[in-house]
This record gives sequence, C-alpha cells and structure tokens, in this order.
Amino acid sequence: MANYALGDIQGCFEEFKAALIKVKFNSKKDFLWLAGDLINRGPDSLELLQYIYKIKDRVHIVLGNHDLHFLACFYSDREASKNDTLTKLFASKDCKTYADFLVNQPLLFLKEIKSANGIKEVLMVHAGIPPNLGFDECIELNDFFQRSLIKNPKKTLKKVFSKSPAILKANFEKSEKLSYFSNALTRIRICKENGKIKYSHKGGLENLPKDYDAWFNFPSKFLFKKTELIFGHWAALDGKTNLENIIGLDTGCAWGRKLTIMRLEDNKKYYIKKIKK
Ligand SMILES: [Mn+2]
Repeated sequence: MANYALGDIQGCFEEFKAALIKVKFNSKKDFLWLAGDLINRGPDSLELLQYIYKIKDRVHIVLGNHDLHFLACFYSDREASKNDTLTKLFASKDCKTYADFLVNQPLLFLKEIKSANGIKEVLMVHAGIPPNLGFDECIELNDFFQRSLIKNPKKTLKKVFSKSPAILKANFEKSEKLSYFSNALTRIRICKENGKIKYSHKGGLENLPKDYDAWFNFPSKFLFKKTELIFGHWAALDGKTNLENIIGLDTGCAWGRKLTIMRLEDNKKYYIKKIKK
C-alpha cells in the first residue's frame, strides 16, 4: 500500500495515466492524493473526472480555483472564460454527477500515513495557508465551507467569487470569512507576515513587492514541525520551496512542462513530460 500525490493535473489525462503506470499505481491497494485543479486548461477534463470517479474510494481531493470556477459555472451564473477547456465536460450527460462529486470535496485534507521514518501527518491544500491562521480556525472554516457548499452550492459559490478580503478580520460575518478562506486556500502565493494576501502576483519569488514573501516563508501558526504540507497552484516555483516539509507539486503540465507524482511514504518524485497538446 502506498500514497501518491499529484498537483494540478488540469485535464492532462494522458500524462496522468502515464504517471500512474510509472509508479505502478494499484487502485485496489494504493491511495491517490490530488491537490486541486483537476480540470481546465488541459485537453481532457471529462476523461480525467470519469477515471477519478470510478476509483473515488481510493482518492483524496482538495478543491482548487479551477474546480471552484467549474462548480460556479455549473451551479451558479458564473460565465465560462475564453481560455476554459470545459466544453466536453459541460456537454456530458454525467456532468451533474461529477459536479455533485466535486461539491463534496474539502479545501483542506489531513491524514496520518506510515512513512519510512514512522508515522507522519500529511496535509494537503491547493494553494497554501496564510501564516496568521491557526490550526483550529482552519479546521473550523474548512468544515463551515464544506457544509455551506453542500447545502447551498449556488449561494456559497457566489460568495467565493465575490470580491475577497485580503486579510481575515475578527469582526467578519460568516459569509465574509467564507469568501476570505476559500480564496486564500485556493489562490494564495504571496502575503505579508500578518497574512495580508496579494492576489495579483503570478510570477516566481523574484521582484516581490516590499514586505511580501511566499506564504510558506513566514512562521506559520498552523504547521507543526512534524507536519508535512503538499500543495499545487504555483507553477512558477516548479515545485521548489527550499523547505523540507512544505512541498510543491505543480510543475506546469498544462503549460507544456511536466506532471509530478510523489510517493508520500518516502517523498520520491517522478516526472512525466507533457505529451498531448
Ligand atoms: Mn490553481
């Protein structure tokens, strides 16, 4: 039994299949961890969801910004963007099945696994966690988000895509907290030490605005020394954080680079070069 993690597959189904073959993934014994952005931008979002849905009992998922965008187009009145590659998925007779499946996924996932050095806790999130958020606060907001999304996807997704506050304030109403938290976990790259997020930055770690740095470079109220965190979203990092316990998985497959799959037992990474245009 092994656990394998992948970052932003974004509908790159050919590369995803090649990655599973490379590690000899066994859907009866192993687990897959998918760090969000399963779909969109790449060519085969429908095929990817068809496959994942079939083995859903062996898959752990957190939602990414592209997954939320798809859900908002499906349940709410958000308009598709001209760069979307979701036409086949929307036209599928099973589109609702996949949307309902994704609606039931969290923003944050945590599980203990047996590694080569004993039991370790692994946490998965799509983009990251602002350094000022504490553990209990995150768990509580994740539960609140998930309950709201299942109960009323249309209303919840409208909040997600309303203008998001850059920082969490104690006096926020629940709906503002929901908007802040869902955007932070699925879109953060850089922030200030106090947790204020700058969403417009899309590049790497060079030429950062004053007082801003990668979210993982500030002391976190959330992460314990023994916890490992895996995330995707930030393709410009090419998986590099220079930290042992915070591991990037997005290596820009949808942008013509490569797909990374990592075995969580020993953190060995395998790479699949972009195959299909
Ligand atoms: Mn993303």
